[in-house]
Amino acid sequence: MKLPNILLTGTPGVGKTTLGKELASRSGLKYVNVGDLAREGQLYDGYDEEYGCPILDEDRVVDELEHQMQEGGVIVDYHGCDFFPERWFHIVFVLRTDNGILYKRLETRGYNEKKLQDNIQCEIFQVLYEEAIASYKEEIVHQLPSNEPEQLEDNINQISKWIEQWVKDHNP
Ligand code: DAT
Repeated sequence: MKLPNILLTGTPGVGKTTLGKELASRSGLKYVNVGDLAREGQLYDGYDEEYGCPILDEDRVVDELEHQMQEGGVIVDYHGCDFFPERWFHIVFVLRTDNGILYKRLETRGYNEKKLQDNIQCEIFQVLYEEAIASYKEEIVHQLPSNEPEQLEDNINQISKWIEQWVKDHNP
């Protein structure tokens, strides 16, 4: 059976992991968190002194995922999207959260002031949305509000319906 690949992107804290895991458990698709994958496989290429974090080795991440992406049925979660092959994804969702709400979520994570400000700016200047529309066909990129639990539920329902329809259309 053919299954679609879905990309969930957006600023850290907007709710990609929450949505991705719930969606996977309801749809049977596989959830892949690129941050976790990189940590487990040490897919890094150096260290960023300014941000105090390892630098992702994008080529190795792509190599690592290529086989399962070709098989289909994968939900990918990452706060970046310009290095994935365009052909991988059938639909792209950019989650969006209001600044005040995002600030509180990141504060709870214990981010320092610089990291907090950088991420809030990233959301204000819609960096991930711009990156998504520059990397994929605009008609497959959708923004989803992710401020409250009701919106999470709406997003799950909406994407589940989309998956169902896609499966029907591609498995005659
Ligand atoms: P991300 O994976 O984008 O970094 P997350 O899934 O870890 O984000 O979510 C960050 C926090 O926000 C977490 O405590 C769950 C909460 N959250 C996510 N989506 C939400 C929503 N729609 N309404 C309320 N809280 C939400």
